[in-house]
Amino acid sequence: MSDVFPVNGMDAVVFAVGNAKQAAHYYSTAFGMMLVAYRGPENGSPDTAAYVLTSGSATFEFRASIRPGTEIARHVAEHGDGVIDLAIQVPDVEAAYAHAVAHGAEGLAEPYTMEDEHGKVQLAAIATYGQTRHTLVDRSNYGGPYLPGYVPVEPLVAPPATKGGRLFQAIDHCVGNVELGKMDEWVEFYRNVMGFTNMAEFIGDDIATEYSALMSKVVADGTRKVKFPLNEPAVSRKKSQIDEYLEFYGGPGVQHIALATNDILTTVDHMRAAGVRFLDTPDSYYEDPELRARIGQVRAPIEELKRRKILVDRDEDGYLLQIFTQPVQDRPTVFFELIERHGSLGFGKGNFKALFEAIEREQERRGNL
Ligand code: TYF
Ligand code: FE
Repeated sequence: MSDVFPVNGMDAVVFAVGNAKQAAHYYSTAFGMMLVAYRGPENGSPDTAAYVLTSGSATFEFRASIRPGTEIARHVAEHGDGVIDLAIQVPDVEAAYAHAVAHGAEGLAEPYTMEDEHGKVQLAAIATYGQTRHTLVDRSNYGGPYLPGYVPVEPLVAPPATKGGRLFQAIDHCVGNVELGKMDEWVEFYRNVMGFTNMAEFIGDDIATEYSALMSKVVADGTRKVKFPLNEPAVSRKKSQIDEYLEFYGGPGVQHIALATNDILTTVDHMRAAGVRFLDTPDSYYEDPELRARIGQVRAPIEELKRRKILVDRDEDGYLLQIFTQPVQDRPTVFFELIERHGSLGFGKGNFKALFEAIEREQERRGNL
């Protein structure tokens, strides 16, 4: 089967924030990321400041408005800090864009080229859920730190004292929250526009009504380098965590970004020490004999996981370790997941109950349940 929409992986995740200078500091100190590039009024961007940070293959760009009335200012006023772009690397931007718009995507930017002394980058952009976009990027002919127009800058702080000098090495998956009844439409969108297929993992009616108050399906490209779970609220007794997000974000948008680490224990320790708060997991989770039997032997003693509130799940392919941060801004919207995979291609299905109960305790604390 020929791939109708080949992708090479995630490119940058672009955030619109109120204060990009402080975001660059937070993601440097707390997430161990390296500041690599900058664009602002000093170098040709009179209205916005942008800081680009990397950790392995993961790239985050933080953009802020330095004047009122800009698109970034409007986005932040409406949604708070949030993700405006899940950029995707493609081998052929023209072909990808043509395929996307021919199959129902709204074009936001026709293919164009950016160029400087480091080479050229091909780009185009299409709309996805809410105010979010997918920029399609081919940077195979570019040697600069990020994109033409950005200047290289020195890291803000020394790298974390870990093996690779970082806390995570890649983006594992990016999750979107959409409105009630819209999940299947967005699954269809990714199927038609990008040729993505459904992965086995999903939260259907049965689980939704019992305890999760959400439904979820995962779409991915054929190589599973780009994985996009999609959530919609489920009708239930309590207010869905997805409704809480939609209310505070002001519509659909990116809910969480999962970061792949090969040493989740060290990563959690570093981030906690730097002030990042994680969801709590009750001790009973680790003492549940059913869970202990199901997960079997994992690479760290259960006591070490329990101490850090790290969750474990196992399926036919292997196991994974995962943990979720609290929302990283004042609105109860965007959060992060850390995930360490050992064979499992799943998303922690066995943890959904414990995870959603933890999220509901937070919702209750916020008065939004
Ligand atoms: O990405 C996932 O599917 C898992 C589980 O609101 C999950 O991380 C699903 C929905 C949600 C929080 C986590
Ligand atoms: Fe996830």
